[in-house]
Amino acid sequence: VSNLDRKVALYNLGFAYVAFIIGTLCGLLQVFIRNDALTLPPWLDYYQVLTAHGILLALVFTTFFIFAFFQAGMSRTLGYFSRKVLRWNWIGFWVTALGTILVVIMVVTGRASVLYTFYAPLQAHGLFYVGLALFVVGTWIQGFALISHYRAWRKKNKGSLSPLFAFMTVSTIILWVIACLGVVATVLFQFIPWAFGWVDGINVELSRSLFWYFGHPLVYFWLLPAYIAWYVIVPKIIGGRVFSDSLARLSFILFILFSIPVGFHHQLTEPGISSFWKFLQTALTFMVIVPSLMTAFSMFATFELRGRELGGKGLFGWVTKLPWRDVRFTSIFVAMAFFIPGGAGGIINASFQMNEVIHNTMWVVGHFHITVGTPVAMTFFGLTFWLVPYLTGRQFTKSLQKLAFLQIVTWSIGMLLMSTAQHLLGLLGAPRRTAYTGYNHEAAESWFEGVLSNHVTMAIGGSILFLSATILVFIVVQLWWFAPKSDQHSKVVFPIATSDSENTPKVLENWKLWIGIALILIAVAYTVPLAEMIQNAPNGSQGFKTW
Ligand code: HAS
Repeated sequence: VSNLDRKVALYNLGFAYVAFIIGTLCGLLQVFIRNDALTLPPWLDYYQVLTAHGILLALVFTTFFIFAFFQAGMSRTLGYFSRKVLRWNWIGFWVTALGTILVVIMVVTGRASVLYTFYAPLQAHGLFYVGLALFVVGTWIQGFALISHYRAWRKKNKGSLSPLFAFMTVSTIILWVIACLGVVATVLFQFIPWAFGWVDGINVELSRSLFWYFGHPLVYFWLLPAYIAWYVIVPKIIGGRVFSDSLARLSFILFILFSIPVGFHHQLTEPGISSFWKFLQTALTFMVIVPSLMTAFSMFATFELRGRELGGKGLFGWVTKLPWRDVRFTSIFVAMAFFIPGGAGGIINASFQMNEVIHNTMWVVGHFHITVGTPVAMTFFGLTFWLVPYLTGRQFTKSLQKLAFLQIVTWSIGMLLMSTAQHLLGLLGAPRRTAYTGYNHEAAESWFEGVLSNHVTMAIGGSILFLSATILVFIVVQLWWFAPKSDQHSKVVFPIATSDSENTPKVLENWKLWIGIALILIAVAYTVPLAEMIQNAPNGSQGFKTW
C-alpha cells in the first residue's frame, strides 16, 4: 500500500474509532437508565442517547471501519490506487463524514430522536435526512472508486479470476448499493418532503418496508467484511490456506441473491402486508442462512486441516495445535464462537410463529449484540491489532498484545452477561426501545428480578464493555502515535492467505448474471406488496396525514 493509499484508510479508521468511543459511552448510559440507577438531565433524554448509541456504533463505526479495511486490502491485493481512484476515495470519505456530522448535530441537539431505524411515524428535522442521504452517497462514491480500481485490474488481467479479497470486496459493495436503493427512495421521496413540510403526510407502511428492504442486507454489509477476514485473513494468520476458493466465492454470491428480498421478516407483526408475502420472504430468509452454514463448515475445515498439519492427532487433538497465543487469531475465533448462538437466535427470529414471542422485546437487543456487537465488532478489533500498525508503520509490542488479550476477554465477558440478560428479559416480556415497561412501571420491573435476567446483570455487562472499549481505544492511540516504529524485521504485513482458484468456475465472477438474478428475486418478493401499500393507503399514496 502506498503512503497515499494508507492515509485515506487511516482517516476512515480514525473516524470509526472516534464514533466507537462516543457510541459505547452512550451504551453505558443506556444500561444505567434502564436499571433506574441514572436520571438524565432535562436537556438530554433517553431516546436521544439511544439514537446516538445506535447510529454511532451500528452505522458510523462499522461503515468507516469497513471502508478503511477495503481500501487497505484493495491497494494491497490489486496494487496502488491511481490518482483518480485515490481522489474519488477522498471525495467519498469527506461526503460520508459531512453527512455523519450533520446527522450527529441533529441527534445531539434533540431534533432527531428517531432511533437508528428512523422509520415513520417518528419524524426528525429535515436536515437529519439530508445528512443520511449524504452519508449514503459518500459510501457509494468510495465504493465505486474501489470498483473502478478492480475493473482496471481485470482489464489488465483478462480471463483471470480476481484475487479472493477483491472479489469479496466487490460483492459486498454490490450488495450495499442494491440495498441502499430502498433507503434512498424513502429518504428522498418520502422523508425529506414530509420533514420539510412540503407534503402533509407519509405512507408509513411503505416507508417501513423500504427501510427494511435496506435494513436486513445492511446487517450483511456489516457481516461480509468480517467473513472476508474469516476466509482470507485468519487462514494466513494460523499458517494455513483457504479451504475452498469456489465455496468462499459461492457463499458471497448467495448473499447477493438472498439477503435483500427478506426484509418482511422484520415486519411480521405489521397488518399492512398479507401473510402470503410474509411467508415467501420468510422462506427466502431460510435461504440466506445457507451461506453462513457454508462459512461455518469452511472455518472448521480450515482449522482442522491446519491443526493436523501441525501434528494434532485424534478427534480433537488438532484443536490444541492452533496458535491460541496470537491475539489476532484468538479474538476472531471468539468472535466466530459468539456467532453460533447469534445465528441460532436469528433462525428463531425468522421462524414466523416464534417471532411473535420475541418481536419488540429485549431479546432482539440481545440478538444484535451477539451478531453485530460481537462476531462483527470483535472481528474488527482483531483486524485493528495489525491493521493500524500496518498503516502507521509501528509495532504491535508484547505489552500491547497483553492488553489486547485483556480487551477481548473483557468484551467477551461483558457481552456474555449483557446479552444473556437481554435474551432472558425479552423472553419474560421486557419491551425494547423503551426505558419503561409501560403502566405500573415499578411493579412490572419486579417481574424481571433473577440472577441472570435482571437489569443489574445488564448494567454490570455494560460497564465491563465500556471498560473494554476504553482499553481498545488506548491500544489504537498507542499503535497510531506512540508505539516504537517498526524496522525491517518487525514490519507488520497485511496477511492474505493463498487461495487456489485453478478449478473455480469462472461463472462465479459473472456479475451481470448474479445482479440480474438478484433483481428478479427482489421484483418477485416486493412488487405486488409495495404496489398494494401504495394503492391501499388512506388519503391517496401519501398515506397518513400528520398534524
Ligand atoms: Fe438478525 C433482527 C434474523 C443474522 C443483526 N438482526 C436483527 C436486528 C439486528 C440484526 C441489528 O427474522 C434488529 C433490527 C431492529 O433494530 O429491529 N438475523 C436473522 C437471521 C440471521 C441473522 C435469520 N442479524 C444477523 C446478523 C446481524 C444481525 C449477522 C448483524 C451483523 N434478525 C433476524 C430477524 C430479526 C432480526 C427475523 C427481526 C426480529 C424482530 O422481530 O424484530 C442469519 O443470517 C443467521 C445465520 C447464521 C448462522 C450461524 C453460522 C455460524 C458461524 C460461526 C462458526 C463458528 C466457528 C467457531 C467456526 C447459521 C459462521 C467454532 C467455535 C466453537 C467454540 C465451536
